[in-house]
Amino acid sequence: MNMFVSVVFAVAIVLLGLFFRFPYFIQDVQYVLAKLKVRRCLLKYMQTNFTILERFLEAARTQPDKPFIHFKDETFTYRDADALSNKAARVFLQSGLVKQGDTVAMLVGNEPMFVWLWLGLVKIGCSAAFLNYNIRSKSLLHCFSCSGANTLVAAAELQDAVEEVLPSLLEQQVSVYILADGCKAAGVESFREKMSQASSEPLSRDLSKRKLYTHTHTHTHTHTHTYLPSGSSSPGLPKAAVITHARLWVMCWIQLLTGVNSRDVIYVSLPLYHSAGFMGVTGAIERGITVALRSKFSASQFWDDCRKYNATVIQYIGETMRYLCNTPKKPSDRSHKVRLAIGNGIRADVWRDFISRFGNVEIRELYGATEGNFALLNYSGKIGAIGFHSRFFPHAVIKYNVERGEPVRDSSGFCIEADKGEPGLLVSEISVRAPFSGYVRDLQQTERKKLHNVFKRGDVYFNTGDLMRIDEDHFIYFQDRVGDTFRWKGENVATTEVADVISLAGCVKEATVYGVKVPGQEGRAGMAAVTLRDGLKFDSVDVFKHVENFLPAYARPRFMRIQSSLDVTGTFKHLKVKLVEEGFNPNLITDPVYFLDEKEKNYIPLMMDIFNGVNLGEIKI
Ligand SMILES: *[C@@H]1O[C@H](CO)[C@@H](O)[C@H](O)[C@H]1NC(C)=O
Ligand SMILES: CC(=O)N[C@H]1CO[C@H](CO)[C@@H](O)[C@@H]1O
Repeated sequence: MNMFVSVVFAVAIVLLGLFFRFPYFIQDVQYVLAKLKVRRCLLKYMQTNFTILERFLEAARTQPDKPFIHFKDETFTYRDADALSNKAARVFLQSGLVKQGDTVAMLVGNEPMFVWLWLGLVKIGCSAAFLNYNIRSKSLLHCFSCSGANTLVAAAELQDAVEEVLPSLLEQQVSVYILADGCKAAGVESFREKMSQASSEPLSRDLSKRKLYTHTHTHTHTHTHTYLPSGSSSPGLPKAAVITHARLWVMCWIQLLTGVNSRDVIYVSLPLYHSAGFMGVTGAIERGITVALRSKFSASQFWDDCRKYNATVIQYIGETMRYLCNTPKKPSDRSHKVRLAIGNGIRADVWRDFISRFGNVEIRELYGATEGNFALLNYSGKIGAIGFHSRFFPHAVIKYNVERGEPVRDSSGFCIEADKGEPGLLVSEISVRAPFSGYVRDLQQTERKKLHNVFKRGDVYFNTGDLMRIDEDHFIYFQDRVGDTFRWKGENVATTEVADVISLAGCVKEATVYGVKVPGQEGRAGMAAVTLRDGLKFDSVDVFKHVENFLPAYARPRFMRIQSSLDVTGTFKHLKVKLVEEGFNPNLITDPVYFLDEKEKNYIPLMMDIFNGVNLGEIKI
């Protein structure tokens, strides 16, 4: 008996010791257990070829009458979704133009049809390529051809965008469908018409099954939604991330890992073509729950929708939470059933505001690139942290030289872990267990995201391109995005791609693009430093037209600085650092600076009054 007491006592002392030595020991263990569970599950699914489609069919069988999607005033049950996606699949099959293994491009906003099309394609063993519905004309064409698809399905309200590029599509013998009941344009077929005639009977399961598990499931365009006009051979272009079935499962499990249960209703207003929104729907299928889908995020409608659909889980990206906090206060602010918010990029102050205003919503901040090989998830209530630096997880934050734009290496050529609290580059080891599937048809880009010989000869790491800092307690905090991308309006802007587009404007010779801080704004506003072709003046209207034509709104540089020559002393990165520091302050810069004026459809000279207006938030940018 005595013996027993002393053993218990000793164990208690050891545990207590561990707790003080590693206060987040519990989280660490939790993390590892969750990871192991996920890995075990994934292996099992891969062995049995259990895909998200199988899970969907299972849900349609076991709970056919459960609402799957609420959209506006309509509700679709799991049974409805199964029948409608069978019809969609048949339209493709019966066209005779789409066969197993093909890719079909979708230019569709958030509406239930998006889900029926995607499910239909999976049912016949095809890949879906989700196109960003904000892109137009040559960017759209370019983006389409990069997807490798020979069929395009577009939403009814995007008919004009399709007609604009229709001649080129038809020339390339692309089959084009529009999700309208009828269709005026020659060469375009109405998908809905065909769908209403197609049978809703189940399809042969062999169609979806013959696929390899690692086969591409979906392409979603990541990091950048800006594309060069087609025909250009400039490097570094479209990066469509490959999402395999295995990767899709990992995305689905975010809901499981964040504690979403079978009674939850998730409100999805982020775009489905983007992994953030898509994850909401696929995760819901995995959980067998209801999705309240909205066509587009609206801060003023947000809580009314949550009440209408009894939403219990919401998704966010940093800015959306800020927009919600900026709406006028209402007595109903706390009357809702939302208990959980899953997302990425919330700032600590917004986090505090949100909770004090809208009540006790648990916030689960996560981090992961669509194409990355890992994700981080907050397991404990540290405000501002995006995750926990577990020792059992093959990632590291390494010292990074911002000016040179590369990791710091020691005398033997290896990288060095950053000190506690010091911002460094987040990298994660690429291995069989954490593979990196790369980008569609773009080996060069795929290679660029890899870092070799990091800690030992022959190892390979995924370069997230994000600067992070780890605190004393092993929590990871997001610091900044390095190198070639910056964030604006919740989107990632790829500077080289924007620069490539701008340098094709008539009067422009060379362009450098970077992001500048604007007071009161999240992320960075785009700015371009350009030189002009010999003997030409800055044709502001023409440049505006060019920018408007080829770049989505968030990627258009807000400021343009005209230089007589690009300073080529020092390294290129060094030049950018200097440009970023000088920003758009006319007091600091002698070069002419222009400001993008959407109303005037022009780049107008940036005078002191505009500068002050922008800084005070009086001029919207
Ligand atoms: C939301 O919940 C209320 C009360 O429980 C119920 O009457 C209503 O039908 C629910 N709405 C939806 C869309 O499920
Ligand atoms: C950092 C973070 O995401 N915080 C949340 C993490 O999870 C706890 C509960 O486990 C929440 O209370 C925090 O808000």
